[in-house]
Amino acid sequence: MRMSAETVPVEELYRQMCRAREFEMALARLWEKGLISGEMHLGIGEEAVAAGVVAHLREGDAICLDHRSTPPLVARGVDLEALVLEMLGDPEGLCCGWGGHMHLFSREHLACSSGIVGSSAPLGLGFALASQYLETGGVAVAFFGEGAMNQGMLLESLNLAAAWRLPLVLVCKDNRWAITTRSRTVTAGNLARRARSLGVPARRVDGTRVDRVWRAARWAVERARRGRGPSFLLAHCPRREGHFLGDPMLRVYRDPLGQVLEIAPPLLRSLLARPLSRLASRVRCLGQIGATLGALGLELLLEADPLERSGRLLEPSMRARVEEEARREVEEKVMRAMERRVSRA
Ligand SMILES: Cc1ncc(C[n+]2csc(CCOP(=O)(O)OP(=O)(O)O)c2C)c(N)n1
Ligand SMILES: [Mg+2]
Repeated sequence: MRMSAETVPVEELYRQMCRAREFEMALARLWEKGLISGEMHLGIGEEAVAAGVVAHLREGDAICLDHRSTPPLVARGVDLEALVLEMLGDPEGLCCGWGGHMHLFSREHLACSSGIVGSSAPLGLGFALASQYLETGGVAVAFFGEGAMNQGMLLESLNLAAAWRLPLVLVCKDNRWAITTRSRTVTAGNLARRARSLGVPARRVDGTRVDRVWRAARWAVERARRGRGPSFLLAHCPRREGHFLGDPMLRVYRDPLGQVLEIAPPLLRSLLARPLSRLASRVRCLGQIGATLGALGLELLLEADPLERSGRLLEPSMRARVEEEARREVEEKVMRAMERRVSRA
């Protein structure tokens, strides 16, 4: 069923999703050329969560982000040229080139990100406390992965936000993985119930459908604005580019032959060498590696692309126009940023 434009601003939401996807694909190309140094974590797969939540924010609201910060920053309206230049380590970047892709701050947008897993929650808590204390009417949103739910500081933040009825929305992007660990193997119970047990109302949402995220986020942000305290959204979404660009687990599927040739010899050596562990436990470890790779392969096969799922909410011609506009905008901004860099060199 198509949503009516009055109910959910589907076109605008999809535009933000496309802008984020195009932008991150451009970043991936720069990274592959060696122009961005270090690890690069993308939020490809998280676009619907970012667009659906950020759409409810006003001036004076804060967003606190994790290592996949690009989609929410793009949706919040942070200047794309400043973002590209930041990733390139350029002095004209958003943080003068000191932050890279993980440690960013925009005073204008009250937006910050950190690579310390779980830290977006206490940061959001601080913004929410300031907003309550200063009576600004602002809300704060913290985005983090399900892996961060096992961090003490995040649970402490949930607790304090509930105890002090702070205007904080906690958005957990559940992609089921924390680097190479399947989260369910290290996480007890149910995350929505875990939030509720600390007095924070929680909703689950399909994080590949931007209309559903938008509705759930409206509930959460309105609650916060009315002074009714924090809430927790558990959004399920895929991790389409692995943990980081060039993820070796993903390469097994994208370049099977090359990877088998690279990985098999050291694995075999570790199996046959005479280390301190018993052969049975070495075989068990290899089995675990195989099972982890199998689970990843299955997910890659079955997982939906949020752009596909949410794009279907639009008429095909409108969808094509939005995609083309986003592609052109990003291309121009990235080109302009590169020109600025070259012209100074
Ligand atoms: C406090 C802390 N511990 C460990 C790490 C290393 N680390 C970086 S990303 C990551 C996985 C995080 O998983 P999740 O929160 O689910 O986010 P995802 O990468 O799946 O989006 C870990 C453990 C870190 N950056 N910070
Ligand atoms: Mg995760």
